Amino acid sequence: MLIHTGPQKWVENFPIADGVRQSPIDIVPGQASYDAGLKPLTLKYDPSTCLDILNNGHSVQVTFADDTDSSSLTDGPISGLYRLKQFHFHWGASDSKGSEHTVAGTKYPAELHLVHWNTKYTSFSEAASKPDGLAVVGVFLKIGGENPNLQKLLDAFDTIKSKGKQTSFENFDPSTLLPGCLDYWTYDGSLTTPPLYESVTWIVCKEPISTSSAQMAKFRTLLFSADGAAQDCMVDNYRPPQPLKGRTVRASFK
Ligand code: SG4
Ligand code: ZN
Repeated sequence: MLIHTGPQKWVENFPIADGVRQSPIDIVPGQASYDAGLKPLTLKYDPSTCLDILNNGHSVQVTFADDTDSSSLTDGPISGLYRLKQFHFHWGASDSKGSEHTVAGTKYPAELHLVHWNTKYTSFSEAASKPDGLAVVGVFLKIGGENPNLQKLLDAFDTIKSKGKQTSFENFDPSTLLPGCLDYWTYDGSLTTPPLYESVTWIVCKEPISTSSAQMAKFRTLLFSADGAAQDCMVDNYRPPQPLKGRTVRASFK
């Protein structure tokens, strides 16, 4: 039996898919409004909170210990302190597509998401459904020089090729994956996969980080499928842009 679980079918089980603050969106720089009141982002990441790397059948995800404030996001568009829970990627079957957000229609080959939860709640799971529960920092990957900061991650992919595989991934510093300039766009949105909760303050960095075509090919060696099932390459694990529905996108820069 074929299972139809693509983005077009999500609305059948998750009616919020047609909601008023869905993500991702196409960011049109000329239509974003500069907000002088937006603070620079403060990202403090402690590599010792990095735990493991997992193929969850949708993406590759690196998980962090979030029982203390050691790895956190403050300032920017948010109030209070948000703890880093995990980061993951979305990518395409080829270098011409793969990002979730687009910039004036331009698709990047991949997009990194650093997922943080608001410590006014007691846990990630409690925060995940609240309007101010999550803050996700998005970073585009663009084709350029090989990125040495991605290598340790890519080398782990051989061990977690199929769905459900996990291995320890200690002392990785996620700040090595951030662009040099932290100028950003921000808007109120949602998780980009079911349950599509409208709980995310999106913070999308203007400056991409680089990756090579060979490094992108390594992402495509991962599988959606579990061991024993027909091999199904993990590619195109992105949701396309959703209607803006009157929202404003603010820019931290002119
Ligand atoms: C990916 O599928 C992650 O692996 C999920 O992480 C994540 O779900 C999902 O994307 C949606 O997150 O930043 N793209 S997104 O909106 O973080 C959550 C897990 O399944 C809830 C843990
Ligand atoms: Zn994501």
